[in-house]
Amino acid sequence: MDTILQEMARSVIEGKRTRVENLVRQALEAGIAPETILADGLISAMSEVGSLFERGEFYVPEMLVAARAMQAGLGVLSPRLVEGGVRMRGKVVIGTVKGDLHDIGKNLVGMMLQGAGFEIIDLGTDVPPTKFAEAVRDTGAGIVGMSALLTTTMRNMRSVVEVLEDMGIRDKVKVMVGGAPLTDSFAREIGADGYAPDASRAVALADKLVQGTIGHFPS
Ligand code: B1M
Repeated sequence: MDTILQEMARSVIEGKRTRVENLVRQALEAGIAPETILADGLISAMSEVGSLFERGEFYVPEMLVAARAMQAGLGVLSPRLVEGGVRMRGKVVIGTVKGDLHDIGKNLVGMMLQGAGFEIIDLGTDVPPTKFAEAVRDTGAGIVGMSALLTTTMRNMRSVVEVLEDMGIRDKVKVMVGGAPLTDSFAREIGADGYAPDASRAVALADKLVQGTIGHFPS
């Protein structure tokens, strides 16, 4: 089992898309849990890619090729991650904030929420604050979820909260945030209702936010 996952992680780092897809299929056939494949075969590889980039051993093109290989693997894995979700628990508007093009984590969160029965309205990447707010207003979504991977873009989340306030709809929607550089205290500071460090905890948080429509953070 370790060998398949280790080889999968290595293939993601080397950007071998087809190899990654085949290894995900093999791992599923071998009975390895989809969550284990995700954590130990795919996500762990992206952490290593980040370290290689920090050490100057990888540049943007290598990072991009690895991201594509990870996404190819996710494509094979996603039906198994989302299966079972039939209950409709409400709408979630989701996107990566302005200036930020990272979307793997956001896509994963969207996929897991969909699997848990939420309807997802995905605005994509580099989403301006007004677009988030207008989507909330136009769809009547109960939750808006924002993702940011850069320390320089995470602060754009505050602008979304401000635009929701300006439009008079802040009290109609719960705001949840996530992304590698974020923390619980940052989420509180910008006036969000909750922060989740990973996709499965994002589902748990969304559940809490819709149940009784109470905020995650005590006011
Ligand atoms: Co970029 N990048 N990148 N990158 N990249 C990071 C983020 C970085 C940490 C790498 C590093 O230096 N170690 C660094 C940021 C440093 C910082 O801000 N302090 C960085 C940089 C610097 C950059 C550029 C500026 C590089 C350059 O051009 N010089 C540039 C910026 C472009 C831009 O956005 N404007 C850039 C570009 C890119 C690529 C395009 C090449 C590519 C992205 C491709 C894509 O997404 N389609 C890329 C990649 C792949 C990475 C790393 C290697 C991997 C990110 C990833 O996909 N992780 C990343 C290093 C790292 O994170 N270790 C890095 C896997 C993913 C599953 O995890 O996104 O954290 P994550 O999502 C998790 C949780 O955070 C959480 O759940 C997810 C699943 O568990 N979560 C949420 C995420 N969103 C959530 C929302 C929620 C709840 C939970 O509620 C709504």
